[in-house]
Amino acid sequence: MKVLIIGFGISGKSACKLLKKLGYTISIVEDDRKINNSDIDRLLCGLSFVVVSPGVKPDSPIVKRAKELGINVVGELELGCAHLSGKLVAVTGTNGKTTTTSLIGKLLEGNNTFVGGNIGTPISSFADRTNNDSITVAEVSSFQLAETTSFRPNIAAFLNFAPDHLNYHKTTQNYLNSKLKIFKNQTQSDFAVLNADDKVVSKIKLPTSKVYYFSTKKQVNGCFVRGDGIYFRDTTKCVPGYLKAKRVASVSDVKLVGEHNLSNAVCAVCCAMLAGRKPEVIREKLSSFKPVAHRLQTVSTFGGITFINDSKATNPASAVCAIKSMTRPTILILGGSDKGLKFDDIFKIKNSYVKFYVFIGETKKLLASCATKHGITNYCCADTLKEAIISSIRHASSGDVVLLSPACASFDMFSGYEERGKCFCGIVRELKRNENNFHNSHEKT
Ligand code: UMA
Repeated sequence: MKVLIIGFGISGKSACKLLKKLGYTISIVEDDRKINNSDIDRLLCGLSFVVVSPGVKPDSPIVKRAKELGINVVGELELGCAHLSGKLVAVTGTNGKTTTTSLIGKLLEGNNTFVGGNIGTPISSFADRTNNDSITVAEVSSFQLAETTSFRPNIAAFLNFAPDHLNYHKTTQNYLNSKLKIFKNQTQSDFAVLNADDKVVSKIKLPTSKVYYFSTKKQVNGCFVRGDGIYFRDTTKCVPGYLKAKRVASVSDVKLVGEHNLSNAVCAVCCAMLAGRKPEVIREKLSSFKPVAHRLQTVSTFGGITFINDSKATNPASAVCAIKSMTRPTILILGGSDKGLKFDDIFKIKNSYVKFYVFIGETKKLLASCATKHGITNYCCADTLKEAIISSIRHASSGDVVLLSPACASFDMFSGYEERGKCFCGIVRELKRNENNFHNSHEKT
């Protein structure tokens, strides 16, 4: 049986390994953008099915042709999950997926817990190691959900929704439809966990799933914040003993910065309660959970300036959350590759701590004209990330923050947000070393 894999990054490679173990013959198209249309029918000849990597666009000619020919096209997520055993908890949303997935992974930690998906470890890389006692916590992106047909998480959480990935989905509605596929195959025994505070997510109607909510503002059926506590209530009695709300943890147990992260944490607690974790375990794990890399990660402080890496902010809504969580004057580095998104919300934030903006990358001119439109003139442009950091330091005083929260993808200058974040951390640490050398050499003379 022959399978064609399209895209040969980490998803394609993991799918290939799994399928080889299962005895399939594999052919590979490393990059669908580089094949001639005249070769497509030959490449699709005699296939059992096609596996497509998440980054391959839905309007890819070879994917469209495969569907026209009636060949089954499956995403890597679909393939991986079809070979998973045990329970599956899946998390989607525009922002906060990685933090929430990692936190749920921590709350459900055990010998048989796996964490993967868009977070960086494809499900097909470990699916064959799971068994009936396993719990898999998966971050699922709209790209991955787009090519699913039977994907069915036992617990599916939808964190929030804001425009993103227009270069891939073309319309915001397509993007939302893709995300909603997380619930598509759920049955009456599965849980859907929705954000009651998000104006799009709170309105989702799911006739089949058991719907629970999370909120930092309202007392919902599910998990919510009241005073200094995080409470859980279950009027449908799936988790016995919570007909009346009971305190599960304290807000102070959440060590993550910002209101958006409290919301992520409340979602994670809700999923853990639905998965049967005891409150005392949740409390202990919650309080020892640290922010994941590249999300509001404090890199270093020198010259009185604190450097924060939020490279994972790859859309304006995510950058807005980062800006709102600042409590000190901030120099903000923005910009990267263009996804067709609007930046107005960033410059419209009331009482923002941002005192100066540095724009980089493909979108720097768009950002500059958007800032000007909103009457903002305290900005400059830079050609490289290093130049941007040096400009930021020039505009910063002791006690300020330099924040990289780009609001854009990174592919104009880097291989991904991780490389961009590592580069930011590397430059900051190098500048700090040079500063120390400078002081040391002065002390010696
Ligand atoms: N390729 C094509 N056509 C394209 C784009 C890419 O043929 O239009 C080929 C490339 O030549 C390369 C391969 O596809 O050979 C790369 O595959 P990929 O882009 O699907 O990336 P992977 O390395 O498989 O990583 C993917 C996710 N990448 C994307 O969705 C773009 C990773 O999410 C994820 O961690 C990984 O699978 C494991 O599940 C990254 C991401 O940026 C972090 N995700 C987006 C986001 O979070 O905003 C959705």
